[in-house]
Amino acid sequence: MNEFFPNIQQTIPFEGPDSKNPLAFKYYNSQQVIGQKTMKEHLRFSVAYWHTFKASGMDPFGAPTFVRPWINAATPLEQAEYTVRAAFEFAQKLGAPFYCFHDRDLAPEGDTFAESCKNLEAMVATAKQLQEETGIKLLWGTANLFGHPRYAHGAASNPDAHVFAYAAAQVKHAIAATNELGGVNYVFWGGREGYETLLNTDMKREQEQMARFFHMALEYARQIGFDGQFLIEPKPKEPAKHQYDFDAATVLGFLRAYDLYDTFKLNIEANHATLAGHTFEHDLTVASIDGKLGSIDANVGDPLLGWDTDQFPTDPAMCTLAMLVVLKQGGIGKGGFNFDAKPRRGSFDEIDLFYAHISGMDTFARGLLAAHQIIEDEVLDEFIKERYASYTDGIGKQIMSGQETFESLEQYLLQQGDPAFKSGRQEMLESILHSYV
Ligand code: XUL
Ligand code: CO
Repeated sequence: MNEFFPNIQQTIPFEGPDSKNPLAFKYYNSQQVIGQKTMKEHLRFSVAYWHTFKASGMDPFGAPTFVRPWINAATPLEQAEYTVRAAFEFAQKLGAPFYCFHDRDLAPEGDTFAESCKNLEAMVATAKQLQEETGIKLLWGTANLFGHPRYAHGAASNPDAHVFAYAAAQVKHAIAATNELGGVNYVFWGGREGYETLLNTDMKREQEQMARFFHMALEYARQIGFDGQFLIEPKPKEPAKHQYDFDAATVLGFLRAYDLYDTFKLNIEANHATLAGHTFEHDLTVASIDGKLGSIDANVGDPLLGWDTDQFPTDPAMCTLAMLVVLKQGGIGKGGFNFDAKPRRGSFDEIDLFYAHISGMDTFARGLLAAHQIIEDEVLDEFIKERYASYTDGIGKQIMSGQETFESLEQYLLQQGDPAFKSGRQEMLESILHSYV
């Protein structure tokens, strides 16, 4: 395969931290064993079809800047054929084991629903063949329920049941396509499931509609024997002012309320966490302590901008904190690290796609290496263990086992006097963290 990236001759090599070659990995050494697994097995990197192969660089102020060779085609289907070939050539040369898509990334929307389904089926057949030829696998599939004007007021949360029906039929085919391609997961990102004003919105009803939709999706998946993991990807705003899947905590509450808790996990995206006013590691932790961290959309926002800039991660400290959460839960499981990220509008050459992914993969590899060593050395665990030691025996243990009351604790306080003040040592711990990064 050497059609769309002729200047990249072979697989991107690992050359180590001293290399100055921007087309080589400095830290991501796919076969290097860290703990029990190779880096490749730990990180399960994935390329996002919509950004890497479909993004045009268009913004509200100007025209497309990414003029890719694979968009130069006579018909939309021919363009889709070129694009899928470009996608597999790219992933193979990069050494990424997975990719992810929306149905409408892979195949163009037709004039009718039936035609859209036919397009998707044809492209799934081509993708399946390319998967077999290259060994590259589908990390997850999803449906685009936000691009077309019919979804202006939502998909499952739409006030018009006819639109709900359209979305259901579309997702039926997207799940079938994911199943046909052996997809390991299926993702729901809320898209336009949210609202702009309560003046025209019945919030409770819209959430009930979404829950019904998820139950129907699960039912269909079971019926066709799809055994992939179902994931919801939280995001607080954009496109809608209020999105129902605000953050990890909100989604977990929703899943509990609507009897979906046992069947869904979360796909946590860094830039979505920060838009919600959290750090990436905060939302990862909220999901992980419930056993619900299923996969990761690896990107980062810009601290000076308040929207979803979807940039490639370049901060090894952020990635170390993320990898600490992942390693402590025993790995990302069936999920992976999907680069839901795009180069800036001015980085319009095809080679920029390689630079961007190499940099992102190296940054997460650094995070993995540092987090593994921090855990091995038990530096943070020891400190945290000691910080809560008063709960492991004595009065703390009695409190937590239900043996104390407000009255008995008042007696305890009167006997013991006031507690001593203890420093949280934040700056010392930050300095330890950075000594590993
Ligand atoms: C949007 C976003 C989506 C999902 C898939 O912000 O992150 O691309 O990852 O629908
Ligand atoms: Co995403």
